[in-house]
Amino acid sequence: MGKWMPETWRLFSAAYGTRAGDASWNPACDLATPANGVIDRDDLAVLVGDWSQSRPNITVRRVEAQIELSWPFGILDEASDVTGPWTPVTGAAAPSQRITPSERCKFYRIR
Ligand SMILES: [Ca+2]
Repeated sequence: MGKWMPETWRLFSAAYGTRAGDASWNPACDLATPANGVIDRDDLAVLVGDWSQSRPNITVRRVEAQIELSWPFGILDEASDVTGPWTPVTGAAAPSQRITPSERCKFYRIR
């Protein structure tokens, strides 16, 4: 449960509403403090809070004349200025996208 990836959400949704001893029980999902042996909306609130604080990293590498951006999930935005305006990169989808540089400077973000 340490990384807030799509797998985390799948595990959490499978465990939601269970109690310790149930077939789908997963103690790693009992997130609210103190742990109470039930996966409920208090645990969901902790998961959502942690997830909203997390930011996926973008990995950048050069592939011949192109730049390859890699990220685990989310929508890739681009802008010519760090203050925006930001627009989605057409056709881009996780986990990677190759970009042919066309400007002196370009900014990317994941949302
Ligand atoms: Ca709980």
